[in-house]
Amino acid sequence: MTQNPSRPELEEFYQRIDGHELAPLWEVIHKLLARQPITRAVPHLWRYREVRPFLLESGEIISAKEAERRVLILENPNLRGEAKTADSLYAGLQLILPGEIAPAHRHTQSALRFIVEGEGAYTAVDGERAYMNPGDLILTPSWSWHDHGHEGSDPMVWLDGLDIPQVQFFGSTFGEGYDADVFETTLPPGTNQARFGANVRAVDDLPEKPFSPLFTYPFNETNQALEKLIQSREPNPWHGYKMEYQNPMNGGPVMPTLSAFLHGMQKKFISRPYQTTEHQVFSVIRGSGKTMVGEGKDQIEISWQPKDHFVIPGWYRYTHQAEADSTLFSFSDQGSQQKLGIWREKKHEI
Ligand code: GTQ
Repeated sequence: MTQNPSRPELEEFYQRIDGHELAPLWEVIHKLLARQPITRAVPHLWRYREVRPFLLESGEIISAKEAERRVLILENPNLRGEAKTADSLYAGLQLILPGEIAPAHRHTQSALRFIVEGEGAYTAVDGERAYMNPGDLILTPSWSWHDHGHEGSDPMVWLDGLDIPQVQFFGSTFGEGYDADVFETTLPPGTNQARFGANVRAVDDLPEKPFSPLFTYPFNETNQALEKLIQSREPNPWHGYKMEYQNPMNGGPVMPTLSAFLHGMQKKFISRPYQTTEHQVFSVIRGSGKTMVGEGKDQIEISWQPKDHFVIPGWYRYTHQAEADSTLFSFSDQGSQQKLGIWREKKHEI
């Protein structure tokens, strides 16, 4: 077990200290203080045309109410059984059918939803409903009551992004169900958007919590911002056009543990190779392209289409290649890593 089998006195020493719950750092220090970030996750693509039939099938065998949340977790191939898409991130695709309710609960984990298909469903956050359309971003910050319902006529699917592994790391995982399926509605739909989404703030509304008070970012607004950005300047060589969804109170990430982004890439755009310590999950909105992840013989090609989802774990070198004008959503743990002072990036010239 030692790194140095020629020294039996070490082995004998380890055996004696073992019973005292002691271990020698020098046998593991190189693993703990590695030269490169060690992510257990691997890059992976979930094609929507393969996942969607399973999602719809799940709708035939269990109701949203019975399931509490009817979600197929996007489990990283190298982290099976751990409900992780990357080391620090959970992602899943949630299905809700017309007339269904996913009952109210709250938990320490923060969640975001990015709408993939359908209309007519809502997420209620602390007593206010946000009706959702494809491309909308909805936030349910830590400990906010939330339930989902569907008043439309077709299946509705969204991407759930949660900080489950981060909260797990701190041993702070807990939550509770509400006494009723649905949390009482206290404010009409649109209140939150009007109050916090118009670049004005009540003078006595000071930031109380480290979450964006705005819990809905409609696609018709964010997409327009992206389109105007594309029309007004050159793309960033590493990111194309990349906008962060911000907390209007401070311009920072929407929630402490989860950052969200909208990406625009014009046809034939190829990003310069980039590395970042954050883990990223992408949802393709429109267009098509390839993302080359890794280097040399280990490089894999992620060839994406609308509604596909893929993960790029931290520190994998990657480049995006847009084959058509493309729009993507992503979420990551960037804000979390930046708060901890461990976030790094590397911008390659070629
Ligand atoms: O919709 O509240 O994918 O609590 C995992 C846990 C969704 C939700 C998930 C959750 C939810």
